[in-house]
Amino acid sequence: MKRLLYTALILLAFIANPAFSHDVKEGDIQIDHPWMRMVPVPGMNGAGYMNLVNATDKPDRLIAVKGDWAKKFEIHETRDNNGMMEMSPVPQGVLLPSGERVELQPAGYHVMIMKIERQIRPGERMPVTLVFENAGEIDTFIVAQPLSGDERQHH
Ligand SMILES: [Cu+2]
Repeated sequence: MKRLLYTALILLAFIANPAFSHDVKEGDIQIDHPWMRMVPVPGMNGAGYMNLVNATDKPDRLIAVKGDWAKKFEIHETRDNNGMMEMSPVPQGVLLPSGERVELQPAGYHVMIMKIERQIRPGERMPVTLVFENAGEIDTFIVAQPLSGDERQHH
């Protein structure tokens, strides 16, 4: 009986440890449809988008993004400044109010992917780690979406 209790306590410690959050508590912050526009050439910058749902009972914050296939990942915001779309880093991260869904989307918040270091194939799942203030680190994939014909022409 004592041994059983001991095992239960160890399990509890695992669940409470933020380092294991991406394994155990993934349902608490839901990451929906992470994608990026295809970047055809290594060395270019990309932008990642996704929907985040905070299903926990307290506010959280996306504070960083990590990955090993670009020089740097930053959280950016695009804003309309008198008709000029400008983007800037948001060092404080993206606030995720409890029970709410926050969208990272074109012309809004995005993950700025600086200097992609290798060739990416259309449809490829690019591994990233999202770092949350409370939930800790959650591993996910950003899916590289093929360019539409229109976008190819305009660039
Ligand atoms: Cu940006």
